[in-house]
Amino acid sequence: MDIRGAAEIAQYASLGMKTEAEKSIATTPQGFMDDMKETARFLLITRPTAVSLPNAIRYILSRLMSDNEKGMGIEGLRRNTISNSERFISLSNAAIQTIGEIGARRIKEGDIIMTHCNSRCVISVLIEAYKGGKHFSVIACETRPRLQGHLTAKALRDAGIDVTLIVDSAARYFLDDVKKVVIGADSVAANGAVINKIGTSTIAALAHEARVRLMVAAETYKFHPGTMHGELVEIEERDATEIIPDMRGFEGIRIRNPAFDITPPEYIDLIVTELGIIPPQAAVLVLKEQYGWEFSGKEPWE
Ligand code: RI2
Repeated sequence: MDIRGAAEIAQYASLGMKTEAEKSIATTPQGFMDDMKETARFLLITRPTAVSLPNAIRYILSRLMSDNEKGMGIEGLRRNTISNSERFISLSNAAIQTIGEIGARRIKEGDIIMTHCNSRCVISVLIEAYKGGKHFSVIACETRPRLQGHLTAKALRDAGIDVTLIVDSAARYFLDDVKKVVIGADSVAANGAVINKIGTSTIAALAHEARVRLMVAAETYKFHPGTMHGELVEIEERDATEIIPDMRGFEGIRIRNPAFDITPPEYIDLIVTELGIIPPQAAVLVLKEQYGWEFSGKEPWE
């Protein structure tokens, strides 16, 4: 959890691949490929839910495999892997900036906006709107159990944005005044469902009932290719001590701590990506455009 946020996780995975490419002591192209695949498999098991992690690794490894098939020598493979890792990180940063600029157009003067957890994409949208001279305020849900809402509230305050911190269970109390809910994503499924921090789907259902619009801010590398052929997104379940740090007195009680939940597309009005704004139902088109109709599910690290 030192590295968290789906974009950050993907960027650090790229950095891990770059470091391995720099340090590999392999002497043959095949040895180098084996090193890179082993590093990929090691990075992949660190977090299961944010698809940005395998997507970043897929970006680097698929290019490496095609360079290798062309008969490139080991130093060429090393150089290209380093530059592809760096390119992924700069594309990721550029996407977050573009999403900020596109999403900011949807923020209106006087809006009250609710957000949940801590998303770089959401913060980018809000900061761009603020820099554009719009006056609005934000309600940040604290996001039990890890309280990432505190990070959001402090970042917005530091940027000069009017922000109020509330407990997650107060969301409905404030939704009557809220104009928009804006959230990030760890994964977007082919049917437009969004997987995000636990509690998001509760807020989304409440917003739907209160007729408040919900906007998702997510880069296209958070779209999950496996869901095109029915794969389910694994929901990470974390340690019970995040909820009850001292278990004394709780013996015999099962404690469950899922870190993410699934918001169905019916509760989502739009998804802001770096390519533009799409309705959730268009998620499959983004995936088909990125991975093609022939995407087989065979992964480059297998
Ligand atoms: P950015 C976070 O998960 C939150 O669920 C957040 O909404 C999402 O990643 C996207 O964040 P975690 O890694 O990529 O904190 O927009 O568990 O920063």
